[in-house]
Amino acid sequence: MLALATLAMGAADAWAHNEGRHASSKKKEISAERHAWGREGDPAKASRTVLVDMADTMRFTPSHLELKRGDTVKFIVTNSGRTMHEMVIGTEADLKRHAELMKKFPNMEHDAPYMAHVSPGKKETITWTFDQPGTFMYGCLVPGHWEAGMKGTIVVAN
Ligand SMILES: [Cu+2]
Repeated sequence: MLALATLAMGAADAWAHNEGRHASSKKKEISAERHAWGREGDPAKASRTVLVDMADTMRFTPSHLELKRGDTVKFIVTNSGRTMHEMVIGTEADLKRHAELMKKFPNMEHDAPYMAHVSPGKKETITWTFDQPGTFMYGCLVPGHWEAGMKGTIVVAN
């Protein structure tokens, strides 16, 4: 009985590993979900690349972006600090609400195409199409970072 269970677990484990490899080699699908601040963009159709740095000084560099409606931006987000940081794009109201939630539930897992969680010394990318004019923000929602000023603004001209 025990041997059987072990065997079954072993098989399940191997299967999970195969699945993982398969999933990572597959091209990621682009989400069709629309938001007030745009939608996920196709990296192959990016009209500009923006390098964003996140530092332990709780600052994004740059902290302000001027875009045009329809721009597809590939953000290459680097964490040059020694602690976890993330870049989350949204409306100011959404980010504030999300920052509050992160303070209450620090271990809350969150992931979406408009965010990048970046470990110290690493870089991640976000490709986003800004198809709505307006003023939006990006922020780090690691508990306390938004409040410390880790935020930036994006103005999308019509
Ligand atoms: Cu941060």
